Amino acid sequence: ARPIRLTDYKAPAYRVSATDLTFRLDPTATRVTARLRFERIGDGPLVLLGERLKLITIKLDGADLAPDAYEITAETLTIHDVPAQFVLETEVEINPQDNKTLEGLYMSSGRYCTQCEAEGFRKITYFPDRPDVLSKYTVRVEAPKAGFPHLLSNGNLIEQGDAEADRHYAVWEDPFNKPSYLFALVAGELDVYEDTLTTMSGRTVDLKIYVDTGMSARAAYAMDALKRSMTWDEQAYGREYDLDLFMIVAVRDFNFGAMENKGLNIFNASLLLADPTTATDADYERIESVVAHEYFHNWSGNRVTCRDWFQLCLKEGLTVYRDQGFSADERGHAVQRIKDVKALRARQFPEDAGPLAHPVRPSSYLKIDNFYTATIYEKGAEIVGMLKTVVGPKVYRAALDHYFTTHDGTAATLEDFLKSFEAVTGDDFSQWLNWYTQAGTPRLKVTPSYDAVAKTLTLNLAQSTAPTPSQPTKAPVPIPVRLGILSEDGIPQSFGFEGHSQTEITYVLSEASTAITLTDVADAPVLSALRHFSAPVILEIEEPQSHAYARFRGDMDPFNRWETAQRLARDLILSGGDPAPYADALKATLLDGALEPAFKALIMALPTEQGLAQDMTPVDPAAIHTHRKAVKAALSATLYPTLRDLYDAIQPAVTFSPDAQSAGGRALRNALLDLMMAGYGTADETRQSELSALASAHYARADNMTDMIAALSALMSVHGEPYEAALDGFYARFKHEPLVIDKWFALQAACPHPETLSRIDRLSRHADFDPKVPNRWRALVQNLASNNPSVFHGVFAPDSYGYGFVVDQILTVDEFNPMTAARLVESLSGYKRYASPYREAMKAALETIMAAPKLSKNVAELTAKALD
Ligand code: BAL
Ligand code: ZN
Repeated sequence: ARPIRLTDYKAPAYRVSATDLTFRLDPTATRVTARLRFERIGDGPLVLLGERLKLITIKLDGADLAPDAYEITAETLTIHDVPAQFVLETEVEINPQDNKTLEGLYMSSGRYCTQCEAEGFRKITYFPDRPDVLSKYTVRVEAPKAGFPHLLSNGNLIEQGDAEADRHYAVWEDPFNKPSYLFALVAGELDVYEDTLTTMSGRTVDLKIYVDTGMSARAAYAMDALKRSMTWDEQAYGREYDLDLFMIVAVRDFNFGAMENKGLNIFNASLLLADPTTATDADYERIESVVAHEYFHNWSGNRVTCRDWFQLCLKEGLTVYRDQGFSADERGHAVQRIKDVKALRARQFPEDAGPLAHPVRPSSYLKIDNFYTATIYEKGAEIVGMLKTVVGPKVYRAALDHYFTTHDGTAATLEDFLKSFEAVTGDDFSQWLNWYTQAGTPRLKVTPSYDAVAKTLTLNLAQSTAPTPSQPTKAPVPIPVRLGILSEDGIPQSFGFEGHSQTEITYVLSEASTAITLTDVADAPVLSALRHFSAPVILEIEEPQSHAYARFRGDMDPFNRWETAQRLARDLILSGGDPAPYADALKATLLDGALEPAFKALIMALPTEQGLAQDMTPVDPAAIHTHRKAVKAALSATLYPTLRDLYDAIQPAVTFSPDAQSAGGRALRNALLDLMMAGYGTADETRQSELSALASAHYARADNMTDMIAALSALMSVHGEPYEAALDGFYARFKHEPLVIDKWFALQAACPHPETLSRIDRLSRHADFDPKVPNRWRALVQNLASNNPSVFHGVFAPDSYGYGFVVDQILTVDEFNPMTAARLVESLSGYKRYASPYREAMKAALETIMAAPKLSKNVAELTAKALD
C-alpha cells in the first residue's frame, strides 16, 4: 500500500454546501440516501470515498447516471464529468450487524451507533471523507418503533413522526458546518438522565445522557462532570456551548474511549457509568476527564477542526491540555501534574524511544488509526503547556482567543495555531514547529558549578535528541527550564538572575547549549531543575546524593519532590545500595501532616517495572522484577510499624463520596496496604498471618469498588485459598455487571505470578470472554501485554513468554477489528532494547505476525515498522 504524505496535501476540488442524509435502518440491509450539493472550487474529476457500500442508485441533478459515467473501486467512486454546481444523490446499502470493525454504522447490544473518526464515514455513504470538507447536515433517521424508540443524530431535532409499517422517523439539523468525521447516529432502546445548564450568556441548554435501560442513576456523576466542564470552559477559555441540546450516549462496544461528535458524544460505557459499588476512584477520575475532554472538543476540534489528519494533534494535544487543566483545577495541580507525567512517561517516552517513534505531526502514514498515539495526545499536550509556561497565562488566553476567533468554522493547521501566539506577542514562534516535526525525547543535561567565593552558580545547559526512524539529525527545540535552589536542609534560597532577586525562574533554552549564571547564591546550593516538569525531556544532572535527598525531604515544588523520590528508588533498584536513607525520607514524608494524602499515595509507589525498563540497557525483565520486589520488600519490612499505625489511623468514610479529597484518603490507605503486603513473601509466619488477615479484612469491609480492587490486589501476595475465594466471590456477586467483570479479567491478567499465564489461557476460554468486545479483550490481553511485564516476558520459567498468546490474539482480532488489534503490536516493538533471549523471542513473535497470510493495513504498518 502507498503511504499518504503531508507533502502531497491538496486542497479539495469540490465543496459540499449541504448534506442531506436519510437512513432507513435495518440490521443487515440499511439503506442510506445521500443528497449532496456540490460546488467546484478546483480542478479534476469528482472523487468520493466509499468502502463496503452496495450502490443502489446514483443520480446527478435528478437524472440517473449511466453506468459508464462513473467508476467504482473498492475505495472510491469517481465521476469524470460534472458541472460547476450540481446535486448528487446516491443510495447505498450497508450491513451494520456484520460490521465488527466498529467503524462506520454498527450494532452494539441491539442498538445502532456510529464511529466515524477518522475514516469511518466512508463506510456509511460515498462522500469526500476528509476533515477539510465541511458541510451542513440534515439527517432523517427511520426505524421500527419497537426496539428503537430513540432516533438520535447531531444538532437539533426539527421534526418527528410516524412512518409506514409501525416505523417512525426523526429529522435532525445541525446548523454548524462540520467535517464528516463528526457525524453521529444512534438508534435504540435507552434510558435518559436529564439536566439543564444556563450558559454565560443566559441560554438554557438541555443536557441528556443516554444509557442502557435501568442504568440512568449511574450517569449522575458524568452529568455533574459535564456541567462542571461546561462552566469551566466558559471561565478558563471564554468558550460557550453553541447548540440548545447536548447529548451523550454510552455504548458497550467501542474502539476509542469516547468520541466528540457534534452535539452527540458517544462514549465507551466504561468511561461514563459510575456508582460506588461498580466504579473505582480511578474510574471516576477518568470519567470526569474524558467527559471534559469530549466536551472541550466542541471548540478545540469541532468549531475549529483540522485541515488534514497530519494535524491531528491540533485538536487532540490542545484538548488533552485543556482537560488536564480542568482536572488540575478540580483535583489539585501538583497531584494532577504527577499523574499526567507518569502517564506521559509510561506511554509516550517508550514510543518515542522505539521503532514506532513519530513526530507529533507525522509526515506519512498508511492508516491514520495507528496515529491516535500517546505522542499525538500527550506530547501534543505538553507542547501547548510549554507555550503557556513561556508566554504566561494572560498572553496564552489572548493567543487562544485569537486562534478560536480567527479559525472558527474552518479547518486549521499547526502553523495557524503558532501564528496566533505570534499575533498576540509579536514574537517569532517558528522554532516551536520543531517540537511538532521531530520525533524523539530530548535529553537535557544540566551541569552546575558553584563558586563559593563569587557566590555564583553557573549552569551549563545542553540539549540533544537521539536519531529516530528516518530522522538522523535533530535541530534544537525551545526547552523551558523552570528552576529554583534550596539549601541542603531543604530551605528555599533566593538568588540573583538578570539583575533581579528571584526564588524561581523559567529559562528557555533554544540553542544546543548555553550557560547561565545565578548570582548571590549564599550556600552550596541544591538545584531543583525542571520543576513541575516544565518540558517533556529526560533530565540528566550530576549531583551528590545528599542533594537528591534534600529535594525528597523538602523541595517546595511537589512535583520535583516526587520526581526525586522516583529517581532515588530507581537507582536503588537498578544499581543497588542501602535502602535505609530512602526508607527514612519516605517515613518523614508519610508523617508530614502538611502533605496531602493523595500526594503521599503517589510518592509511596515505586517506579513500575515498565518504567524501570526505560532506564536499563539492555533490558533484563527478570532482573528488574527481582530487584524491584526485593527493594519493596525491604522497605515494607523497615517501615512496617509506621505503615501499620498510619493505616489503622485512617477510618474509611461512612458514606462514599467520589470527590478528590475522599479519593485521596482511600488512595493513601490502599497504598499503605500495598506496601505492607509487599513484605509478605519475606515475612515470618506470624507476620504472614497478620498480613493475610489484614488483606481479608480489607476485602470483607470494602463497601466500594476502589477498596475491593485494592484488597484483591493485596490478596494476590497471599495467593492460594484466600485469593481464590475472594475472586470467586467477586465473580458471583458481579457476574451480571459487564464493566465489573472486565475488572475481574484485568486483575487476574495483571497478576505477577508464575501461574498467571495458564490462568490467562483458561480465562481466554471462559464463557464471558469475547474477543469481539474490545473492553473485555483489552481487559485480558492488553493487561498481560502492557501491565504485567514479568508474566509477558516469562521471567518465572524458561520459555514461558506471553508473546505467543498475544500474537494469537492480535491475529484473531485483526480479522474483524484491525484498529483494536494494531494497538497491541506496540508491546513487542521495543525488542531491540531487550537482552537475550527476550529479544530473539519478541522478534520471532513479530515475524509470526508479519508472516500471517492476511493482515490488515493497520497491523501490517506497525509490525513492519517494529521489525525495520
Ligand atoms: N477524537 C477521538 C477521541 C478523542 O480523542 O476524543
Ligand atoms: Zn480527543
